[in-house]
Amino acid sequence: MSGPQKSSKRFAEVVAHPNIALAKYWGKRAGEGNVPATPSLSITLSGLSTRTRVTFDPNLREDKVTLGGRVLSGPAQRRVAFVLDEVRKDVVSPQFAEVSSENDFPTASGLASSASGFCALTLAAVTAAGLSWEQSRVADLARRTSASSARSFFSGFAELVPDGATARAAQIAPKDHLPLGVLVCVTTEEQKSVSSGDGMKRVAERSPFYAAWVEFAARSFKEMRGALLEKNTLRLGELVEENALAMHATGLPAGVIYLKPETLRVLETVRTLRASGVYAYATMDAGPHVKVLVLPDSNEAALAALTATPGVLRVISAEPGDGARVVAEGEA
Ligand code: 2P0
Repeated sequence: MSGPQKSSKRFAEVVAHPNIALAKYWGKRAGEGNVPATPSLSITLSGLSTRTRVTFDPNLREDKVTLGGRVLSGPAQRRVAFVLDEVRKDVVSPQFAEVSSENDFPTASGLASSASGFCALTLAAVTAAGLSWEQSRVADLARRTSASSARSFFSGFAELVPDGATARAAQIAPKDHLPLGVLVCVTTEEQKSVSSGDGMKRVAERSPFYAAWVEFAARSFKEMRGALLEKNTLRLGELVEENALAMHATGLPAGVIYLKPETLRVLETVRTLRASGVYAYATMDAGPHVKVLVLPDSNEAALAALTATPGVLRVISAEPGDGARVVAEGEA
């Protein structure tokens, strides 16, 4: 046991970025523990941020959690409380916490807000509690709450690989490994109707393609990891788009359909760009937005074409960015 003995308020503030999966985590291993069924590979993005502050306060009688100024309740609040409770288990005089979190991009719409959110929350809670956990332990607690959040601890390119009853997250390559850009085409400000967790469960139970997806995902990850390390950007792009389409195709017969007409229009733009020799490969997560991989010499043409695509509300330019970091801590 370790942790603060004082009765004063202690806080920590963390900035974390979403990550987008190039090889997708989609499906969980049977049993407890939130272990992914598939290995995943991601880019942690600059350009989109979550800022989360956790203050442990001896005067509080319950946890108070706000996201974008709105008080959380129900399952969302319970997921946050799970993280706080796990941290409190390691503290001599546990206290309730005030948690406030802000995203500068749409929440819960397939832009990986839960990844940056639970990454920032976990690091802020552990830091505010004065605990000196190894990064791997902090990332593992985040992973148990929202698996993709374990990848946002790392800058550049990261992986999350199932390993028995757990999964380990690690950096694969630094952020300057490849000059990739990511054009995030925002197609809605609305929240998705089926959460990732519910979507995965439904697909695993009902899709006739699920077993084939899990088997494909392992192969795809391995080849993609190799292409990334070899800096084979062409093969990387092909594998990334194939992986995303395979994930979405697996959901269709189970009725888990995140793609919207706007999504398909953006995909069409991406294919047209490629046909004219412009490097552009698309990926979509549990929402209708499309993230397009570009290179420095394709960025301008791709940005213009994507911005002009009907249904695209705006395009955010991102690139491989930094891992989560504590930006302030101390006595409140
Ligand atoms: C990913 N997604 O690898 C995949 C691709 C969405 C599509 O990880 O249930 O919010 O909290 O562990 O991490 C979204 O799932 O799911 C996700 P939980 P999470 O990025």
